[in-house]
Amino acid sequence: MGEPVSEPHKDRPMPALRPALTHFLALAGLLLLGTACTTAVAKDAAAPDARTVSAADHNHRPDHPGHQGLIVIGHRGASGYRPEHTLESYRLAIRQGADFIEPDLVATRDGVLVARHENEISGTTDVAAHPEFASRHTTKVVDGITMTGWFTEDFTLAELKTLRAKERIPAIRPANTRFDGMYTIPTLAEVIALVKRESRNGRKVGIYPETKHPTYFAREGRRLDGRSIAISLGAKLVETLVAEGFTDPKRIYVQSFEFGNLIELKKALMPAAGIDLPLVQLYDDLNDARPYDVLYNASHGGDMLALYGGLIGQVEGGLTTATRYGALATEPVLQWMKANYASGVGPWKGNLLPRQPLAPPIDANGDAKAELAGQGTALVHPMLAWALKAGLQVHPYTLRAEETFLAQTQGGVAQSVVAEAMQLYGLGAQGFFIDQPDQGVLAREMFLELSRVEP
Ligand SMILES: [Ca+2]
Repeated sequence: MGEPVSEPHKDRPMPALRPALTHFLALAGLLLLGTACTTAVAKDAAAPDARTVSAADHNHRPDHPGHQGLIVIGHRGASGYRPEHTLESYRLAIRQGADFIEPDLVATRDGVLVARHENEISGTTDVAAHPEFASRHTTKVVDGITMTGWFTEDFTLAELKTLRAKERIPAIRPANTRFDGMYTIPTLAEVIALVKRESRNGRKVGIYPETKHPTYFAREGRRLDGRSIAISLGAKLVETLVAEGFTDPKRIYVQSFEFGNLIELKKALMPAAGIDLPLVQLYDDLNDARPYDVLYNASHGGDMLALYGGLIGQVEGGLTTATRYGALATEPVLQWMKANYASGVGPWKGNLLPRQPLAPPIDANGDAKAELAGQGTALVHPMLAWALKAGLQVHPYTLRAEETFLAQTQGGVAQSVVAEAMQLYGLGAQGFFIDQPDQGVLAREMFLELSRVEP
């Protein structure tokens, strides 16, 4: 089974260049400026004094002086090599050299945070093969998308622990299916315990948790019996981190596609717990997607001023049901975010470096399957330069090594995922989410080695 058509966020396939690109191309003048700014900021950032300032400013980096602040984030662990979001996937990512591992967080019926990409688990577990759970099969609407299957909020942790993980995209990653049925669904607490165990000899591995569908879990979503779920993922996250004694801001980034829950973490939840962790605002597709919390709150009579404060005044047209991510990727918004709650942004790489379709596709790796179907445009979205100029970290998603996820340059050279990663570092991004962390580490080594200026 391939990727569900509706699967949002970090699974977004690299699409053909959209009609909206016509509009995007109108920014050509800005783009040139943006690229120039990127270069200038990247140079500044390499100066030791600039590093000291940014670290003190909470724009932290992990303790690897030799890496000049560049990080590798193991996306769902090492999900190119193991079924995603399992302890085995995370452990492999750490052993491959990832600085951070990335658990997506959803809640169980009894309010425990577990690592799954979605609360609907039919694609990543063997739940369908458990007759005792057949009656839990149902249809729900999550962030406006109708989903049919089994949902974590309808299972206790003990029940979820009887399931086993399986490869989500077996057609693309057939080798990973040999691990199907072997691994359990981990809790956040177990992920933290793993990270502590695997941090040895001075190395400090971090976690990069994502709150998944926070508005759904806290306000909109219903359990199988019709009751409100009413679980704050942010509050549970803070509670778990404090309980596990894992609150070092150098070892955690908290990310979300929603804006309201990150602002709430910064203004209320973290201060109440006496912690202050860097927050990363994820961006779904700038042209098409809308942040679900803004949509929900604007259409359900939410107190927008109380929820979003001064952000509203920075967005052209304010925050409404029509607000798209693109309206939140402007220079004033990025500066406001940096001043008020965010340490970084996580944009989709297809927005930063747009591609166009390559027809017919070509076979770049010689396996007789023509699966390279995209070509770079040499355009860089100005959001990258604006974010770096504002002092935000930029961590694009998602890098994947398989041919179907790659592209060739505008000049016709097929790019490996290593080349893609080096390109992002070269444009000033300080890290990226990658399914093959070993390839990300290789890219960083090569980039830094080739960037060394001899005396
Ligand atoms: Ca091929």
